[in-house]
Amino acid sequence: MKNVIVSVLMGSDSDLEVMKGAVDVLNNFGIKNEVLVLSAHRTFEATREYVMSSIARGTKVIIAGAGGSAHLPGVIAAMFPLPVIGIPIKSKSLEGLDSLLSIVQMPPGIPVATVGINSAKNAGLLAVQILSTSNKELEKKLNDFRSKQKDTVLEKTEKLKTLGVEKYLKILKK
Ligand code: RP5
Repeated sequence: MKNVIVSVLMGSDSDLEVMKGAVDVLNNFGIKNEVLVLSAHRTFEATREYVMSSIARGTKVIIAGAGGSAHLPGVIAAMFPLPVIGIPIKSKSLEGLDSLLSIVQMPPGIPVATVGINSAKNAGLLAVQILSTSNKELEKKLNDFRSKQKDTVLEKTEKLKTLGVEKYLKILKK
């Protein structure tokens, strides 16, 4: 696919359900993206080839999710000079703390912008924010998104005031 602006990579298809959160954000903002399963360990050559081709094709941001010994975002950042956003995937044995520390503790000189465990939505939004720095239309969409988000929260507080805690919780649980 040509003109991919953001690539979304993950170490395994078992990460896909979480990673969909980032893809949904990119699609909602109309950002051309490509989604692939590529591992730093199991397919290291294909990962390298893909990143090299992304540089040649002008991809602006790579979002990478991985769990456990989560080296994928860091390995990508070693090759890709533009922003890499890392998503630590919640692992079975250590609840994703292993993933988080593997991704966030990069050596000085090769950063990975790391979001919270399973925080794919924030990774997508961070990519939108990065792209917005040079795209007024996208910046406007981002402001609209934030404005809607604010309204939703304020509506909730009004509803809570009207209904009270007990009734509000009952409705929430339905
Ligand atoms: C990592 O190992 C993947 O990112 C995934 O989160 C984890 C487990 O992979 P599978 O065994 O489910 O393929 O490389």
